[in-house]
Amino acid sequence: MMRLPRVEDFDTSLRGPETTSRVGVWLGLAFGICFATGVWSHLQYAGSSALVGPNPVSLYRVTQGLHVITGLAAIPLLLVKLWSVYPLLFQGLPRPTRQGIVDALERLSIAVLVASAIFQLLTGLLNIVQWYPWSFSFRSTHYALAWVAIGAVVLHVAIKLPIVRDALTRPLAEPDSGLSRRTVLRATTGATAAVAALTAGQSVGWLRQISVFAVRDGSGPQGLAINRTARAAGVLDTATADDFRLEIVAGDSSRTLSLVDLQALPQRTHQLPLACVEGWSRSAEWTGVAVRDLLDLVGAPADSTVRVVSLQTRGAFSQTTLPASFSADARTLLALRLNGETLNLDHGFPCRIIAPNRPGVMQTKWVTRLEVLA
Ligand SMILES: Nc1nc2c(c(=O)[nH]1)N[C@H]1C(S)=C(S)[C@@H](COP(=O)(O)O)O[C@H]1N2
Ligand SMILES: [Mo]
Repeated sequence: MMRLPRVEDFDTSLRGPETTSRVGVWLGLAFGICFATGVWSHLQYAGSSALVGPNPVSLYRVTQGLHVITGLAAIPLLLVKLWSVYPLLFQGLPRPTRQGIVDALERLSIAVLVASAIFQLLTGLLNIVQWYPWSFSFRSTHYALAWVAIGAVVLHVAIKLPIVRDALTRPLAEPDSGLSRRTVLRATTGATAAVAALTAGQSVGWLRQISVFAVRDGSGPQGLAINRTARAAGVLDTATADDFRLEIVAGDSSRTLSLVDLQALPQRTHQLPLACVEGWSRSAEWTGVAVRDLLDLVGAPADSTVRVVSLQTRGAFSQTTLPASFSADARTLLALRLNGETLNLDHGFPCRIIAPNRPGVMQTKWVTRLEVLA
């Protein structure tokens, strides 16, 4: 007769609190870093916070690189942790006693934890590969569920703390023969380190050669990856048209500049990173006109909040807002050149925004209008 397995049916020589606690510590660390850097990314996207400014130049590059590395590293850790505890699923239903109710509540909190953790890792992973098999907003859902997940993690740690403390101080209790818990832990560490190292190459230059997990290794025309091409953005004709103009508007005052006009303005060159939310980043040399110099042309103060409008008409990021602290920074450019060459069409020709410490998606390409908002 077939029957459901019971907890006692599973081999516990490799599992147990000794294994689970050790993997759990690493997983908790990865989740913690992933959560903190994720909340930070959310703040940077909102842009309005007093905390968010153009300095340090590479802050978003580091925080978002860490977010994606720790998120991916959490996948093998979570898999091993689930493997180590899944026999408990066959524990049988809690009894209708006081203790039974507490047990049921705890199991419910674990269900929330597991579901939200899997949801976060899966949606994050799919966002990196830019596959959206859903209709909800990735950003707001991923953000909301992050609080659910971290809340469940904190609760889980609090409940399990006595068991964890006990298990970590106990030796691993190895079997005499066969696979050992130490082997399981070593394999887990190895897999996690490998995922982290193979991903880090997206952001860390010297790791780029081994970066097989990187969705984009950062290479592309002019030494920089491309996220959306001019063709995909539907700007092939408008971006290359002879009558391309940049409009700068501040209240009643406005200026219209051709590409030749822009080239005739004082040019500045800065080394600034492009750091995508997907985790890849790369530093490059950008040359162009400082946004504050353009604001000066229409009599607007350097610390103006500026709406940046792209030739691209569709998509959430065809218009972005440059907060005052970014406009005021002399390194914030309307770039015309990249690594010593005229900007490639896919990199935003004729001109694009490049500002220090700004999420990549806000480094608007194919800019045609700057509008002073305040
Ligand atoms: N107009 C416009 N600008 C854009 C985008 C876009 O889709 N449309 N993609 C952004 C994203 S997500 C990133 S990471 C950077 C990539 O710049 P690159 O293609 O020059 O590397 O451009 C940003 N600027
Ligand atoms: Mo991006």
